[in-house]
Amino acid sequence: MSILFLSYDERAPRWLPHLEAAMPGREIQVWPEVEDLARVRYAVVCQPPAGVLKQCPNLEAVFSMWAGIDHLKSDPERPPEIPVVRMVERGLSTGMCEYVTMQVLFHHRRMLDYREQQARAEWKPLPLVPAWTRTVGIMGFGELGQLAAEKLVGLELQVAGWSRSPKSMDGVACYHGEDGLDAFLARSEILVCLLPLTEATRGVLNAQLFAKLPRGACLINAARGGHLVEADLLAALDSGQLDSASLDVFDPEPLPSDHPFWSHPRIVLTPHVAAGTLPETASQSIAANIARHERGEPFDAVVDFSLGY
Ligand code: NDP
Ligand code: OXD
Repeated sequence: MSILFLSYDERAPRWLPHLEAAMPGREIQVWPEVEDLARVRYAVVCQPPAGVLKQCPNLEAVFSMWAGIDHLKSDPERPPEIPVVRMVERGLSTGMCEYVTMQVLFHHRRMLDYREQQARAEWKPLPLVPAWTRTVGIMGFGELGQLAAEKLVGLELQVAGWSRSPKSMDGVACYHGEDGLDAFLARSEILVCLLPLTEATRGVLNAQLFAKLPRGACLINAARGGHLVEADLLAALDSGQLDSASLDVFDPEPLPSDHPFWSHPRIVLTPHVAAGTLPETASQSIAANIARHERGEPFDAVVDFSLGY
């Protein structure tokens, strides 16, 4: 029984040596040069082409190469009864922790203001705000949100998390659900979005939400472009309700070259690089999950399609 690697060609050479090392002896078929789809038991996919998965009669699980599963929409014929496993792996987690920590500190230490002052050759120290008085809110307090929170707590920032279901973590104020949202927002001077993109979260970063943040708050969106209502962000920056934003994700990607975000003085922009799945550590994570399944244990990180993540 084999593994199907189902993505566009350029990814395969980066992944194959690591999948082979993590699962020695297991056959790996690389789409489109597949020998026999009936031998496929597991598929490792990114933006899978439409109609291939449904031709695998012995498929037991689909492993998403990404944490987000919105890319699976490329295959509307994906067999709905086959479990999908989200990507949870060390490379992705450490990358996101780095990005969130870097952007939070960037705004906490007012680097955008210093960059503007530098452009004017202006020497002007701004007041220092102690970390333990700076409030950071993480929307989406799951795998990545919780790991990022640990790093921020280590820097003595005042961290809160917001999730769908109740959570608890030492040193973090945890809020959940619609009922917990307003109180969470009211104490978030720096708001980090790490939500999955679902029907419930699309467009969540909008004027109504921005109005509930402390005036002059900063937004960091490392989740998906579909979370953000772009016109509302521009209006909130213009009015001063938001001070600045760091954006890593857009809808569509790449961001069109004439988009106003590119030249906005209060926006820091990166091209969806906050974190990336590392084939080496991701292959180990997939191998461990397959081993768990073959011992008769449930897969880790299975997507609940009734929730959309
Ligand atoms: P998880 O599934 O582990 O965590 C998602 C969190 O969001 C959970 O805490 C969940 O609540 C919460 N959540 C979901 N829906 C709602 C809702 N309606 N209201 C309140 N909270 C909600 O995902 P990950 O942490 O692994 O990844 C998060 C997202 O980050 C990915 O979906 C992806 O889009 C993005 N990402 C971006 C990358 C980049 O490079 N920019 C890289 C990797 C990921 P609960 O805990 O109760 O389930
Ligand atoms: C992911 C991403 O979802 O890289 O893994 O955006």
